Amino acid sequence: MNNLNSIAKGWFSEICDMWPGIALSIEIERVLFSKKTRFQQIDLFQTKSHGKMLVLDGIIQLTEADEFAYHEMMTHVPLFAHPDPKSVLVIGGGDGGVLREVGRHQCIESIDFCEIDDEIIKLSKKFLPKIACGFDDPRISIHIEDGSRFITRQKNRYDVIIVDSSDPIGPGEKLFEKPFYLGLKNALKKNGIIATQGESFFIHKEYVKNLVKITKQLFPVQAYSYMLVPTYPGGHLGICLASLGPELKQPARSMPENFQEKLQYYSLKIHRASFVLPYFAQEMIDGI
Ligand code: SPM
Repeated sequence: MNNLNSIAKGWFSEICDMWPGIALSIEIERVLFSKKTRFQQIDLFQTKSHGKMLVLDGIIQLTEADEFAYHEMMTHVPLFAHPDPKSVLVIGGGDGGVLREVGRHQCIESIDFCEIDDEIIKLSKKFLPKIACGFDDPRISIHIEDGSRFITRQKNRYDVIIVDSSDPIGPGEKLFEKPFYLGLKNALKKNGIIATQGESFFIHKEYVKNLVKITKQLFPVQAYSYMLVPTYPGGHLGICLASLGPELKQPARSMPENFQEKLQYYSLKIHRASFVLPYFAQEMIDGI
């Protein structure tokens, strides 16, 4: 675990330089898994109120209680904004949550999945089966590699790319930089869409501004959406979206039959609503 983070009297506190002065604390029952890999410290806890909780380098990545909000929005906003997605790339998200959601789209023919740390995949298959339930989908090809390197070899291949990264400290750092975004753009087919983890407009203004600046410079269409996630700092997380053509704020297709009932957070209505930002956040983004 990250030195700054602590477990005291049965509580895990998420303390990080990226959000100084605040910490989310969750009461834990026991440690299920703890390992330092080549890339990061992985911890999995059984919490009292939120099911299992995955923590990387001391930062909460997901809890079983609210992971659906993040995974559904990161996935279905870009996939429903595309009129006919057939080829998808997912970078990061070794827990499999985004893959589970991508797999719900029967129109998709191939899914490339690139994760830097295969220990997260192994752990998730063992301890988080409801999240890591999509790995056996025959449409998936798994690549264990740094996403910032993998992307440099991909040209004109994908309709949608989803980047489910951790924060821009540690192994995720390069995934917030302009060369990576240029790689994403080059990897897209005509009319392609990207969606990346967009941080918080309340507590990470400089990171958000930087992502918006990069995507506005590189792509003809750019937009910022967000979802509510109680166990991320600030209780929400943004999605930075960009496309080579399609409008992003409106779904481009209707929902297949029986699709909605499998979801808990995403709907076509929340798709549109998620782009309506608080006034200060919209002003900040428009000013870039
Ligand atoms: N598949 C789950 C991986 C989660 N990826 C995003 C994690 C972000 C954690 N920190 C949020 C900090 C708030 N800006």
